[in-house]
Amino acid sequence: MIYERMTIPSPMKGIIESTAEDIRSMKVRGAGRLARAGASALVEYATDYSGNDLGKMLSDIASAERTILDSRPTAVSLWNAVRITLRDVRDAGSVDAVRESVIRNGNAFIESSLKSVKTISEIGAKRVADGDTLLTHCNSSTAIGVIAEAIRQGKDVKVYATESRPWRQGLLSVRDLTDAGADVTLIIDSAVRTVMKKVDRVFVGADTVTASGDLINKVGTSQVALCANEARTEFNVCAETYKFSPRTIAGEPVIIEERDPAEVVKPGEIPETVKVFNPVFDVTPAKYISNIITEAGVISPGSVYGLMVSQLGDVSQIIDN
Ligand code: RUB
Repeated sequence: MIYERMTIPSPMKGIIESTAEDIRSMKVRGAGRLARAGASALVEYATDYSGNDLGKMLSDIASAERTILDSRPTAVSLWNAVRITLRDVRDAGSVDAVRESVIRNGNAFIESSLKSVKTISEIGAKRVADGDTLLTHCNSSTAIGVIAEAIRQGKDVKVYATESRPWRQGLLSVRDLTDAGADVTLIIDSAVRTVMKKVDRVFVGADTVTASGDLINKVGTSQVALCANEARTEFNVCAETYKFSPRTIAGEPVIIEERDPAEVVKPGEIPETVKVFNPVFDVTPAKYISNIITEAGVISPGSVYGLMVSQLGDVSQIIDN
């Protein structure tokens, strides 16, 4: 929703640089939306590509790929979207064949991504009972999709939404949830433990899920999970399988993005000697996760590796790259 609202590429810049800039500046945010924005930028780039030298086109596409991937480091959804969109370019033997493969694969990714979000909302809504009190953190279109679908089915639910400092994505969530007809209460992040005893189920999204089933999502998610664990509240992760990270099978650690201190304090608000640490994601260990709701069904964190391998087929290619 936000992505669709916010991507108006600057006519001054090419589609690749303007999309990367929109992702860096958070005009396009949320792991699913930025994955679709990356795929869509590559499709537009390939569509408009005017050269006729295959070698030059492949090197231009490689540099477009780098620019998109460098825009934000944490969400593997972007890496998976780019990998899927460009998967046939090396085998395509002509400029037209490269163009056609990027358009075909990129559009197929976007379509299946949107379909996955819808399927997850239908599967996840079945886990919501009439009369439930729910809690969500940050602004995940996938988690909100689940809650909206439960309401659409006539379930009466109350929802706590966290503010999600410093970007306050919770303000987007309360609007989305209000539009869906929810009874919504906004809380500051540090009030999560205070309300958790009243909460039946938590639904959050994912930027990345590792091979061992750990979740990387908006900073504060792990505290929500700890509070849920203490209160014996179900903690559900809503994640399309393109948020599963093949790179973690190959042993790569997930990079946790740190952003500008100016997002936390305004200049002059604190002494200049004070350092500001602004990590924007954190890691929730698999042991605190009750369910991962995917388009392939509800799974346990321990099943992530198996599902990833069954989808990828030959894992050695990922490990060798
Ligand atoms: C957004 C965030 C979201 C996930 C999933 O962080 O952590 O929970 O990206 O979102 P940011 P979705 O605002 O920094 O991008 O379910 O929409 O893909």
